[in-house]
Amino acid sequence: DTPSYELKKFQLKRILNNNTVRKSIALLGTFPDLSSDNPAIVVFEKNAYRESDVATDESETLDKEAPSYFSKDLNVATQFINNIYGSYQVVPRQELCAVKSTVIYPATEKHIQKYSICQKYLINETPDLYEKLTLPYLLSKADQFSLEWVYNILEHKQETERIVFEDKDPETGFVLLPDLKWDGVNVENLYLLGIVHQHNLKSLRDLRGSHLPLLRNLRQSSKDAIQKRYGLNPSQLRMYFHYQPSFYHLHVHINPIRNDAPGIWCEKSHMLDTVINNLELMHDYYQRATLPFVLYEGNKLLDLYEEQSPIRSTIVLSQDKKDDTTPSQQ
Ligand code: M7G
Repeated sequence: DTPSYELKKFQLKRILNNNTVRKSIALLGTFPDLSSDNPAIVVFEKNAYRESDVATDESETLDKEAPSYFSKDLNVATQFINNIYGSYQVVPRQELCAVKSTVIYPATEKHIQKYSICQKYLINETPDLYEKLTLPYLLSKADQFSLEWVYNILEHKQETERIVFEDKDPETGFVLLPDLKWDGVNVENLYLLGIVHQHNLKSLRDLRGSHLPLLRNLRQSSKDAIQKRYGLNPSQLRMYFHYQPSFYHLHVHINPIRNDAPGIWCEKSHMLDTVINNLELMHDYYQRATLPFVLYEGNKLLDLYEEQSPIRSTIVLSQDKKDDTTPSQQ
């Protein structure tokens, strides 16, 4: 597939987010060459170090073919040397400077929101609030991300050659493949997605005891496939669901526990093992549980929850009360 745009011709309008820890930057702009001025999002992320890239092979050092930092191509600029301490800016050979890039084009308002820094609030979603507010909101297609990419994967229309494992059973089957966030190269930061074949499961909330065979299969078959393909010990993998997810077709996130993968925040993640255990103990656990989740400024659902009880204004109100007795500072 060739995209309609040329990445080189991207024109920046605004920086949405610049994460200095992750070394990633999210940009909003356009491709002026195209007739429409639809917004585009470009995300650049510096790749993690591959252990093989720092290898030094004594017999062939300095001119072997495989790219290594320690080769004659390493450009070294000294910043300072102080006693036993040296500080340098080094530019390794070209192949080692690749930057992982993700483009979303055309991007919707919701994508722009998702990639922007903004205020976040934690909501406690009771089953009643789920039925009354969340469910109608997530069923309103206009406010949701399209699931087209998920169906393309399940129907073998896109990313087919990337599939690591597939179980085609319509009830208990799933597709295992690399997540968009993974560079696909570095096993140290492996990130796979297990997408279930069943179409009627939106999220964790829909899970019942009857889905245990699906969840157990997802857990075991993924572990087996990952061990076979990547040589990773099943006890070193974390498998979890996001609540709320961005995409309402049930999928599990899988990455190695020693790596701080993007999106492992505790307020959003539910370990597959815990989910299975909860359902074993209580078949309707997720129909009865209050589930916390995070809402972003700009999301309509935040306004709907705010109508039920104050969210944005709670801190300000208690501050106002205190200020009643003291003269204003401003
Ligand atoms: P989520 O929990 O619904 O949302 O996970 P999150 O993005 O807030 O975590 C969806 C997962 O699907 C994310 O980890 C995405 O990186 C991944 N993903 C999204 N898209 C659009 C694609 C895609 O087109 N292909 C693949 N392979 N993964 C994707």
